[in-house]
Amino acid sequence: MTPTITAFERSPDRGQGLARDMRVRWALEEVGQPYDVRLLSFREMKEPAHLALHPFGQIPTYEEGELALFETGAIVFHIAERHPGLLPSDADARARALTWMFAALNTVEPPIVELEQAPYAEGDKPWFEERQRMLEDRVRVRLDQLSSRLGDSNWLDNAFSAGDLLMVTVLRRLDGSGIVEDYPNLSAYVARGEARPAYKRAFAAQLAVFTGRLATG
Ligand code: GTB
Repeated sequence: MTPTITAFERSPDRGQGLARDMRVRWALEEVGQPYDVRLLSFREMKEPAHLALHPFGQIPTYEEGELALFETGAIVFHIAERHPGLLPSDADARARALTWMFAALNTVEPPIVELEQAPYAEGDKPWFEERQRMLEDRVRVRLDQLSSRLGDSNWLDNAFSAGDLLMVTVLRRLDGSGIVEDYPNLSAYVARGEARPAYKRAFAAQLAVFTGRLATG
């Protein structure tokens, strides 16, 4: 059964892979699962039909027959459990990959999102600049730690997994800040993720929502 995901009709980033449907698209592409996309306006996301799927009125959602899911971590985990390619078969390695999925979403993503959103939420406050420096320091603490752990490995725990998929999308949210560039191994790690054919297909599909053209080749 072909799953259907939801995505922004008009993403503020104009389809640069930053909205969270990118993670789900990438996971589906990695496992070779075709999918349909239902595009939603901001108004439609808050209407009862969508709230029945997503209690917080957000994208993405994932529908597959009777099953309806929200939260990208849960969706990517579901895809990874149902198809080979995103989680190792060895039980311990699988548990470690799951640990990296949680680390990406619970430990690394929150300070990054806070830093990214502060200018919109608090940019007019007199203490904004001072707080922004503090938020950036918090992000750098996490990246220092992540960079140390990654070292010169290609991926976080041997083979590429759903943990790397989520971590790369989380780090990509710092695009334009110049922060990841201060960590050459993390920069290379993100570039390795972006170079994967499945990533490129997912990115092209998300961008095509804006350009109206799906690049081929
Ligand atoms: N924890 C949830 C998950 O992981 O699924 C978070 C889902 C979420 O934040 N969805 C956002 C949303 O629907 C879109 S991804 N926001 C609308 C709302 O809450 O009303 C966040 C996002 C949006 C846009 C950009 N961008 O354009 O750069 C980047 C990230």
